Amino acid sequence: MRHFRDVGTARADVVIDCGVPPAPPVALTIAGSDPSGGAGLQADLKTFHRFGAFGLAVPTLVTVQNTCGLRESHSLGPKLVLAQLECVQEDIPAAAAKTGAFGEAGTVEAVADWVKDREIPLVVDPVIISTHGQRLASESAVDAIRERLLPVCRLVTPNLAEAAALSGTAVDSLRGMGRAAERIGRLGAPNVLVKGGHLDAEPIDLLWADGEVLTYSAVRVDTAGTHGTGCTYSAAITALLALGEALPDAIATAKRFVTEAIRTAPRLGRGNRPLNHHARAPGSSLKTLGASEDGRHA
Ligand code: PXL
Repeated sequence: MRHFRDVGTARADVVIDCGVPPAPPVALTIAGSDPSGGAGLQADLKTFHRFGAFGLAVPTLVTVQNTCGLRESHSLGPKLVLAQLECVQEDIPAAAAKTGAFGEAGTVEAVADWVKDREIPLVVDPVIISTHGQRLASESAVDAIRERLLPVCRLVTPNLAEAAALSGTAVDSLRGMGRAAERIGRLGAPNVLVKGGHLDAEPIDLLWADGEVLTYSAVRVDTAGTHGTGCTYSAAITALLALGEALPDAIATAKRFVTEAIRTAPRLGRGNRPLNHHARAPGSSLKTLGASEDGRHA
C-alpha cells in the first residue's frame, strides 16, 4: 500500500457547522449558448455572478461560434425549454428572469405562457441577428415576441435594428427612438429601453416608461470588443431587479457597468472580442475580486 501525503489543512476530528446558509437573490436566463463565452447565457451567468445573484440558465438554442464567426445554430425546441423551466423553478424560484435568443416561435410562445401566470419580472432582450450577422430568431419568432412576449414582460431592450423590426418604423435618431419606444410600449410592454449604441452620435439609450421618457447617456468607447454587449446589459438589469433595485436605477447602474466592461475588454480571440465581465460599475458598491482597480486582471 502506497503512502499518501495529506497536504490539506483540515483536522479529521473537526466538523465545521455552517449554520443556516444565506439564500442569495436568484436570476434566471432563458437564452442561447455561445461557447466562446462572450454572449448568450454564458455572458448572462457571468454578469449575474458579478452582481451577486445566483444564476440559473435554461438554453433555448446551441450555437457553434467563436469571436470570428457563427458557424451553426440549433434550436432545442419548446418542449425541452419548458421542461427545464418547470424543473428548475419548482426547486429554485427566480426573483427575476431575462430572455435572449429564441430561434423559433414555438419557444417564444411556450415561455410567454409560462411567465404569464407568474410574478417574475421578465426582461426581454429581443435578439434577432447575431454579432456576425446570422439570424437567431425566425420571422415568426419576431412576430411571437411582438404579440406574445411584450404583453407579459417588465422591460424590453431593443437596439436600433430590433426597435425598427418590432415597431415597423425606421430608427436612426433619438427622435426616432422615442417614436419606436412608444409604439412598442403600445404593443403591451410597460417599459421599453431603446439602445442607441449604434447611433452615429453619442450612445444615448432611451427609456419609455408607461409614457414617461428618460435618457441615459454615456461616452463612446473606441474598441473592437463589443460581442455580447446587449446580453450583458440586459443581464445586469435582471440581476439588479433580482436584488430589489427599482428599474430606472437598475438601468443606470447596468449602463455604467457595460461601458466599463467595454472599456476594459480583455485581449481574447481574433475577431469581435468579449467584454470584461469582471468590470466594476463605477459608483456602485460592487467590489472587484481578483482584479485590479479598473477590473482588469493583473
Ligand atoms: O448578442 C446577441 C446574441 C445572443 N445570443 C447568442 C449570440 C448572440 C450574438 O452573437 O450568439 C447565443
